[in-house]
Amino acid sequence: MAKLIITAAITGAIHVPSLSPYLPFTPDEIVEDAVKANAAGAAVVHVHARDPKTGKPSSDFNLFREIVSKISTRCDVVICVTTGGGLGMSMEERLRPISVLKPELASLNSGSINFAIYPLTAKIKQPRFDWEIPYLESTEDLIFSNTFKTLKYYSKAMQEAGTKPELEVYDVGMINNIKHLMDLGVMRPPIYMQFVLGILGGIPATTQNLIFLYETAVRAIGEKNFVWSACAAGKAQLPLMAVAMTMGGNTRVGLEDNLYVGPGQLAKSSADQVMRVVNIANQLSIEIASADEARSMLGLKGGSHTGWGEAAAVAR
Ligand code: KMH
Ligand code: ZN
Repeated sequence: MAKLIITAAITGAIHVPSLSPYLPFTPDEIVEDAVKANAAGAAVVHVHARDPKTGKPSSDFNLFREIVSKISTRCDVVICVTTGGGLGMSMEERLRPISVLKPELASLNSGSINFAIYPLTAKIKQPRFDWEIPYLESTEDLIFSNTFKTLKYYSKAMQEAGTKPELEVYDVGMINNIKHLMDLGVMRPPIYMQFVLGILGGIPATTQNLIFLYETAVRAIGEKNFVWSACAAGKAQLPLMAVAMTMGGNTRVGLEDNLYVGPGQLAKSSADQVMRVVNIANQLSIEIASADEARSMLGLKGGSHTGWGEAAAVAR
């Protein structure tokens, strides 16, 4: 059995600070949690940037640069930079960090959905920051837009930057979008897909749906032409990761997807969830991939070829 790549999605753009005091949002907090997640067993960290004063998702290029370069001076983890950005950001804003930073890996969202996180407002009694409730509420009427034109544009920009796309699949039809782009030669095998289950507006997080996504991908794209991972929003996170690794897939956890580590127990950092996944993998005799093993499994260019990598390697 292939080794297991664990990704930790450190902060994301879904949860707001009022939902957990442990959600990292300053660059230093994000860096600290990324380093901890790597030490716990994550070969990849997926990063977003947030305004250090308010925790609001940000497209500020300087914040991204600070986060990735500080992580890389402390450890050799693979860094996957978001192009999902924050809800409501423009196509250009979301893509900006890629062309200059040239990361090894970046998310590429493979279709449009009504990315609905407004039910989270019910969990907030007293918001910590003014932006939180309007941000969440706006998603009742928000299309997270990823049209074919956008996908082609992002794919080209990533190719030019030597960045491997991690294709986020929120629903089964998006596999068909990817197949269409492969047929056009816009995306080349082997591709890397992240099945994202449990977002309202996308496919629910059930075992049957994970199997459905995987089998659809095998039929549409061919088993040899893709590597896959899965993540699940909310309390389905850990049970579904156990299913994914049993199926031979890779797993993503982290506070972007779920703020808890057990029933009613907030995770103090993404590393808490990584440790749970490592424990399950140990019980199943599944070995954990190191960052370098993940690089070779995913065909990545190596950390020193990123826009910030050489300087970071010297500092490390
Ligand atoms: N910002 C969310 C709408 C990604 O990182 O590419 C989706 C997201 C995915 O976070
Ligand atoms: Zn993300």
